[in-house]
Amino acid sequence: MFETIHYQVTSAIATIVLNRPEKLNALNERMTHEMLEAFNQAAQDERVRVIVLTGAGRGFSAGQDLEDLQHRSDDVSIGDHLRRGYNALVLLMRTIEKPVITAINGVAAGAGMSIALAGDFRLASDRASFIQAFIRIGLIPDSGSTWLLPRLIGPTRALELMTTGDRLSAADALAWGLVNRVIPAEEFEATVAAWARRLAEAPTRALGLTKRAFNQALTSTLAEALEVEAVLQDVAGATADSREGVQAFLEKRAPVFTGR
Ligand code: T3D
Repeated sequence: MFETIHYQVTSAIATIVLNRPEKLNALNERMTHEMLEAFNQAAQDERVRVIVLTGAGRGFSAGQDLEDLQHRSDDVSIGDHLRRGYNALVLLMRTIEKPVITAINGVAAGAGMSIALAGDFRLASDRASFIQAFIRIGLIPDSGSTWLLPRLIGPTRALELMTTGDRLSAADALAWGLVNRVIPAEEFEATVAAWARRLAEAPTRALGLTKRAFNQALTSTLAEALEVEAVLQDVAGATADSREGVQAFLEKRAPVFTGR
């Protein structure tokens, strides 16, 4: 059904693989729309409790396909292209109430880096690297980088990366707080799978509500954040998983969460 990505659901884990390895998974219009479709499917599929996004081959994604950009019709402005594609995708990744792991197997450049940053958990192979490539082609950072990057690594380092277009290694990305873990390439797939399994067995509703509260708090006052916590805790406290968590604690056994 998809041409530029692979999508599969196994054991509550939806895996989306960007699949144009010969171009380091550069993003053409079709791929962006297929990603949107896959994330929407995963959001709506009740079996899915975690979503993993990764790339085939040696790249995660080299960002906008520049051949595609060059041959694009003049009828669509860059701004409209962003609004319809990357903006919608990044917003969806940040607001889906299921955890999203971006498993960054190789280079993530331009919009490919922005999409990598939009994951709730960013796991990098030791072969990964990060490039705010926009400036190299006379563009400004887009697809959420201006918002996400300074929040992750601070304004000083973010502006340096954005204005130089220098490559950031996986090791520096870890030291700067851009990724959660750096994993040796040989162990990458297994480690990502273990993270995904752990999240798939967690109380999904509480994870989703945590994500909502966390994201809202990034732009709110303390008073607003406290109120959001109170409202969402009502919802979390009424879930079957919360009842199971308390019961399991009292019975001195491991909880079995079902995601409800
Ligand atoms: O309107 C809008 O949509 C605006 C939105 C913009 C958002 C953006 O993402 S702007 C930034 C776009 N991305 C770039 O500028 C990055 C371009 N790529 C590179 O600079 C390099 O490829 C990398 C530094 C990422 C990796 O370098 P390297 O040496 O490891 O690989 P390579 O040899 O450059 O690339 C391998 C192949 O992929 C090569 O094809 P070939 O020669 O083997 O046939 C290369 O042309 C192709 N490729 C890599 N990136 C792109 C690409 N083809 C099209 N578009 C790409 N972005």
